[in-house]
Amino acid sequence: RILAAHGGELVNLVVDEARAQMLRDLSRTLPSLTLNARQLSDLELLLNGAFSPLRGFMTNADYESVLDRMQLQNGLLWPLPICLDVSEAEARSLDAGQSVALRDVEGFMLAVLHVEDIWPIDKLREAEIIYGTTDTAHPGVDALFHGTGTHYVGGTVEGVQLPLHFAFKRLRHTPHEMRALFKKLGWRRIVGFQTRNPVHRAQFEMTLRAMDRAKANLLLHPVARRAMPGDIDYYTRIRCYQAVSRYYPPNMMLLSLLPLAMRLAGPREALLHALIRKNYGCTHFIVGRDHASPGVTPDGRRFYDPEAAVQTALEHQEALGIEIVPFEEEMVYVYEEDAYMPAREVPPQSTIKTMSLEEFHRRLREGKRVPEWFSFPEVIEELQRGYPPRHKQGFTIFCTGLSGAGKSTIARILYARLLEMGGRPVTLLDGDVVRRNLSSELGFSKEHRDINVRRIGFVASEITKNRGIAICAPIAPYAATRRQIRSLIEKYGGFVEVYVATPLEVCESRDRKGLYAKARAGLIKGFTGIDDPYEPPSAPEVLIDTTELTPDEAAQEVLLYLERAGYIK
Ligand code: PPS
Repeated sequence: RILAAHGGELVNLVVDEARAQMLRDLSRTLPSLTLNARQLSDLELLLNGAFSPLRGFMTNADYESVLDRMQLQNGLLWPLPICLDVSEAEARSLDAGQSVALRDVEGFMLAVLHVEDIWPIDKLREAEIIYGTTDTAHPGVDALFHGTGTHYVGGTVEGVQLPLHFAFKRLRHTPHEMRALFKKLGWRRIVGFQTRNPVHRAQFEMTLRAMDRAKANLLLHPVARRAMPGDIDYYTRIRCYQAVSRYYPPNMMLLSLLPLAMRLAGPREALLHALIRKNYGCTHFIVGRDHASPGVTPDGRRFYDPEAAVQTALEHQEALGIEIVPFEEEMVYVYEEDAYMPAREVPPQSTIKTMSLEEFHRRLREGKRVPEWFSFPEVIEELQRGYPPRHKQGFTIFCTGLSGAGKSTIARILYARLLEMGGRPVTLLDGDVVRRNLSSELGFSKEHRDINVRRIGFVASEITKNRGIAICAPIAPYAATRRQIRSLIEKYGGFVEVYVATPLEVCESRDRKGLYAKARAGLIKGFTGIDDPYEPPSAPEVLIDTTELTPDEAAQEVLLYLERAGYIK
């Protein structure tokens, strides 16, 4: 007996080939919307039936009903909006009754949306109700406020083609395929486990206990996307799951990837996770402590009571139509037993060991030892390969300051010294070199400077990602642009801002290229420091005033910082 899908019928919105061809022909005359990664994930789960019974992006009536009552209009439990957001301009160009081609970034048509309604998003209200907060420290709220358009477009969807995936293809299943697989294996009781983190020993033992309690096989069903900044990238994570798979008893677990864009909406999202697993054919679903929550902010705040998700899931068990396996207690390592157990089962006087994921990630980053009781050797090794300690990570040295401040000289010395040390490839992206090779068509307007500096940032981020060292030395006069580059690069490695703070008078008195004289004479317009602004960095990693220092001493300051911060050994 395999469980019915939510609402009765397992939906498949991908049409047959004849209809697909018709839609492709039709699409030549249709307007298009290009979906971002989050929207593509939602579309995929709509098309493949994981969001059954939904047959498209929610209309306003369903959206309001989900917000107010946590139900679709037909009374079925549904916890979160599944909506397609568009920009103001796109909203203005669309009308109810019209059809729109939904495309991926490469322009490939995946589906046609038959628009039923368009309405402006009340973001404050949605944040309050769905996330219980309007604080943008919550990544879901941040995505709503800063990464979501101004309007929603509702309507049914006809799928032409599921979004393409090129990695881990063998680990991807639609709900139809998953159910067929369960049937083939003769599995009738299946407990689903949702996760966005690697499975370490605590989670492994928890899933084993859940299997035992539910008398069920396990569907290890991790999210195949990064849910929030700071999460382990998913390629690394999936190699970890593959390693852990071998520790389960033979033929009792399946690993499959779920392309879900998590909202991290805590209890409400736990309900959605359960519904999705029901649609995939699970009979049971594990809800744990602080399920689907962003956890604790760096300043120690939580958005959800850690037990709320379990309570909410249990309260709605009947309407969910899947059995919840609650796991509110923490699994701890008991030294004497060399085993994990729920905290309340621990014999008195035992030595307990726990380590938070944050602490584990910190040790990983710093290249410190990770105790073997925490995880499996293969998992630790995989994570260490993906997250090397700082002295093996890539980083960018970003020198900024006025023309003639000494950026290029310092950059050249650093380049030579780092090459001399060896170990990592080093690239020098000096202002002049960049303007000759990457930005030869650009001038010095605000717009052009921003394009120039962003190009440098992009190249530096690629170098950093591939564990090299990028040394940049543009003026980069605008703080906002530098901030953008920092956040881009910090995803992959270190960003070391070096403010070469030589005062204007000194730069001007040196006037090595004679440009200040020309600027003063009005022969060059918009010269930084003369008639164009320079916004000094407020918290650079290194501040250097070359008035008092030789270039060698200045470079030494940077090298000392790199040493202190662990980037070089
Ligand atoms: S920016 O603002 O970051 O895009 O500038 P950058 O690419 O570093 O280029 C700065 C060099 O171009 C020369 N130059 C000017 N600088 C500032 N303002 C104006 N209007 C200008 N016109 C030409 C100048 O020589 C800068 O070189 P550096 O190496 O900084 O002295």
